[in-house]
Amino acid sequence: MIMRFTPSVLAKHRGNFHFIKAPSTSPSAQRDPEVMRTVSEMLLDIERYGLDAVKRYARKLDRWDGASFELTAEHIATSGSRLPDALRSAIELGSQRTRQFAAESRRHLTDFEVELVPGVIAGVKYVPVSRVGAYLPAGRFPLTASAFMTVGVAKEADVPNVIAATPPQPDGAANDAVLYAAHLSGVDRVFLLGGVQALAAMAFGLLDELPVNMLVGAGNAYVAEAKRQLFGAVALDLLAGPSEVAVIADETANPAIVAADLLGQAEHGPNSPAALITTSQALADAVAIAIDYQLTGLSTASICGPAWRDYGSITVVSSREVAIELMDDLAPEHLEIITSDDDYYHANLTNYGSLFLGPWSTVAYSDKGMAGTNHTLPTAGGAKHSAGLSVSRYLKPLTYQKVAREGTMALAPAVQVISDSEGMSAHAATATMRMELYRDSEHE
Ligand code: HSO
Ligand code: ZN
Repeated sequence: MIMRFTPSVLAKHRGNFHFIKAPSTSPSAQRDPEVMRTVSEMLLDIERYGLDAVKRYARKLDRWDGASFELTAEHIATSGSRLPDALRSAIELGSQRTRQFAAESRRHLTDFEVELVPGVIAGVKYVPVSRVGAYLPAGRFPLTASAFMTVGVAKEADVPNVIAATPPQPDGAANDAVLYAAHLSGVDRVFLLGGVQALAAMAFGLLDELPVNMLVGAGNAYVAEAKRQLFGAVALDLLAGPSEVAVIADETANPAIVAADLLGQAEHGPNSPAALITTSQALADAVAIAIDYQLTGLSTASICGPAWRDYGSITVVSSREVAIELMDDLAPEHLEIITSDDDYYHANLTNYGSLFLGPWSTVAYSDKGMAGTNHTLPTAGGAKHSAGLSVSRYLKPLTYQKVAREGTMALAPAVQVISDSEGMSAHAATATMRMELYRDSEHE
């Protein structure tokens, strides 16, 4: 699935918008059946043959040839010393910022209880998931900050056990920047293992003593499909598709900045969508020109160019209200607002993974962990129903109730009536027996 406008929403606003550059026509809404089949065969194979199957896939797909998948604590702890100083410091900063924001978010989730009627108390207690498996990609783009977002945030939620899997690079070793980010984020164990086999091994408990309860982290289409098929056995953060960006800008925006930010995420892959919605025809034209110009100077133009050509869009709208309705329909993963009216948009928009307000807030600040917020966000319209990863995803808001003797008559009679109407006599008895006990004790 790819971020796109819903035809009926466009129809509703006909006459109030026009495309300067239209998005590519109807990309497939279906998952790739070939990917689905391959992943399901691998999962069945690994479930059946365990670690032997995992090793077989690791040798074949990742050219792994080690004795154990696990990296030593020493190798992980010394990863920082193998990095250039500036990179090491930047990773330290990102890890610290992300954990700081997660810790603050955690403080805002407080256990509570309420006395609904005298003698009837209901409450919530936040308890962390106990075992998390984080997938840390290290393909063409290693996404160093992924570990902050998955491992670091889990640790701020007090998840006791966080293991991570990361694929070997072409030289056979793990990516040291990824390892250092995981180390600073508090990872407990790291395994040199990639793709579907890594997710299956964590979910089936083939690496650690026990299976993980939750799988998190980004990856390619196979990784996302493996997570989808393992869902139920484990919880997930979310199913991420190609990264996407959208901008709402008006005539006050700098076209070069808007163009740079659209191309900034188009770099993720040739199917990464980027959308501009603007109330200004002049800005729309200037951004279109700036994008073509900037593409000539980018080392990743071979990715950004096709992404923009096939999935880029510029839409001119007649009002702020139409901008908001169209943007809420796209529900982009990242949304930048660069207007003279940013507060209005902030107050009224409802569908986005993460919002970047004003010309100084750019997506990459969050992507690399510097803005504190999580970069694991819903794509392909998922922001209509879900938010991104945060400490709350790792915490189960467990409910409890404590009914005292004097609360009995506030609950039991109605429970009896409903249970009787359903024909559930055993349920009814649990209430009626208590009513009798209550009445007996009244007479003592
Ligand atoms: N934009 C990606 C995260 C990322 N980009 C990390 C670069 N580095 C998903 O939000
Ligand atoms: Zn990005």
